[in-house]
Amino acid sequence: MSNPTTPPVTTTQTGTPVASDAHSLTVGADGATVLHDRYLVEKLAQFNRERIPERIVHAKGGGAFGRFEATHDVSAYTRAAVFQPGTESETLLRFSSVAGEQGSPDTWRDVRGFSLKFYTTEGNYDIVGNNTPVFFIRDGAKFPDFIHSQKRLPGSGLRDADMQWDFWTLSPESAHQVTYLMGDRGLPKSWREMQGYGSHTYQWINAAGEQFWVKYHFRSQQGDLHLDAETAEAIAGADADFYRRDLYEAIERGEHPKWDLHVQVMPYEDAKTYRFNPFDLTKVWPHADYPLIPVGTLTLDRNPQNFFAEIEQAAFSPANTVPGIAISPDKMLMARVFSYPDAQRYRVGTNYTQLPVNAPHAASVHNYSQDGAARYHFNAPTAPVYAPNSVGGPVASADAAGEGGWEADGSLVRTAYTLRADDSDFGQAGTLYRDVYSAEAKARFLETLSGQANAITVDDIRERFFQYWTNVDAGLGAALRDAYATGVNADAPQQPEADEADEADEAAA
Ligand code: HDD
Repeated sequence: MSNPTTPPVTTTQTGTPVASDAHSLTVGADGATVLHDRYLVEKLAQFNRERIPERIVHAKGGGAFGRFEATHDVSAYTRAAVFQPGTESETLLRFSSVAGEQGSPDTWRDVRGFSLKFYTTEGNYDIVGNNTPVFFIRDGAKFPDFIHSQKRLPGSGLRDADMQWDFWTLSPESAHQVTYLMGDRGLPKSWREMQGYGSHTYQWINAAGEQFWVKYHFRSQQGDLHLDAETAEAIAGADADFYRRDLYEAIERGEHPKWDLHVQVMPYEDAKTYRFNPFDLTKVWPHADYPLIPVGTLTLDRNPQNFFAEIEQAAFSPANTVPGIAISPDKMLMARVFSYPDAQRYRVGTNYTQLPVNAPHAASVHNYSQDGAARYHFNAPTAPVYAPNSVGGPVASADAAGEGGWEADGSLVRTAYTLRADDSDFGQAGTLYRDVYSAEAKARFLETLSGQANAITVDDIRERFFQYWTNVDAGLGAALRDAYATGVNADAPQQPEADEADEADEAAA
């Protein structure tokens, strides 16, 4: 071990000492640089390859490690080891914005990613959610189009209100999430002071094989606080990394943010007759129907040692489920199960799951996967490379896998979900606006939407914008039309003061 006061000798990537970090190898002091200056070539070539493709969405983010402690007994609903009472699991949580590229300001108005990896004894489990309980669309077929409409025009490379609102007003299912986005949730005070949701409906399976449907709620112990638009805009200009810095410095100060995990549990059979489609990602389940059940507490207490290696290369995926937990017939969720590993094979590489941040930390890997670029871990030379085999190779087990499932029948079709009595695109958005937003929140919401109306340049799109918000709430639509016509920001239509509830599902009828 070298003496800490005597620095080690610089080496090449293959460990051989180098003569200089400052001078190229040249013919004479003033002569030509020679190509066989291997260290110069290695240094420049390595530099050119430091970047990997940024995430196609959620490119800007930050995160930290921590632990999850299961403090309540939910074993009646799931056999998953991670949620058995008293279990403590190492975790990694990455926060992000959706549309902004690497380097974009943290405090641009946006939904925030809330992406959680549990390193459990049964393999890694990922809950890959947002700071909102719903999403803009309900079928993954529309996801690339949705993202295209939120990012940049192909010609100018600029973001465009006409494009955004053309998509949203032609996709009425977006109304609930857009109401969240244009409200206070779109400008969290920090990543520490916002809620997290799994958003989708998932399946839990208990030790007896009984199945339940669940939704995850991570309730911040730091509160659910927000910035006003002016402050957020000023911060965006002053410090693009405001949230990233806040989280890192809080953990360095020993202020470890915590979230309490609760679940809503729906009996398996209820899903067949519930008054709206419980797998529709644009809907929340009213707490009155399925109250919150406590599970445990998540604490972030360790910053990454290397941001690129541990956060940029982190690969979260809804496909990463563990025994006793499964996906559901949510069309968005089923599309994501393909999309994330595909993106990560492209973005990080074939063997991305062998990187320490993505490999299991509390379980071991046994399978017949081999080779592929940057293969690092490999089986013993005596291990068989095929199954079935008679030489002791790993054997699959349905019992061990504890996979979920559901009945499905009917011909293959391309169509919307079967409509149910209370399925509507605007109902829960109206409830969120009328029953959850306080008078002050309504005023901020109206000011934001008025600004959006003024940014639209195409009359037809602006008219659809007013109709879209009238469908959410007639008073809201009228106030927006007036504001636009008179050129002054709308005043919130006078309504009784609403309790400062957390989210629509507590109020949704
Ligand atoms: Fe997502 C990243 C694709 C809906 C929340 N998403 C992310 C990435 C892709 C997608 C390719 C980059 C992954 C990577 O390179 O590591 N997302 C989709 C598709 C969706 C979709 C195809 C719909 C069909 N996303 C979606 C929903 C949510 C998120 C409904 C939240 C409820 N997505 C995120 C995230 C991610 C992310 C949490 C997870 C990993 C990350 O950001 O860092 O913010």
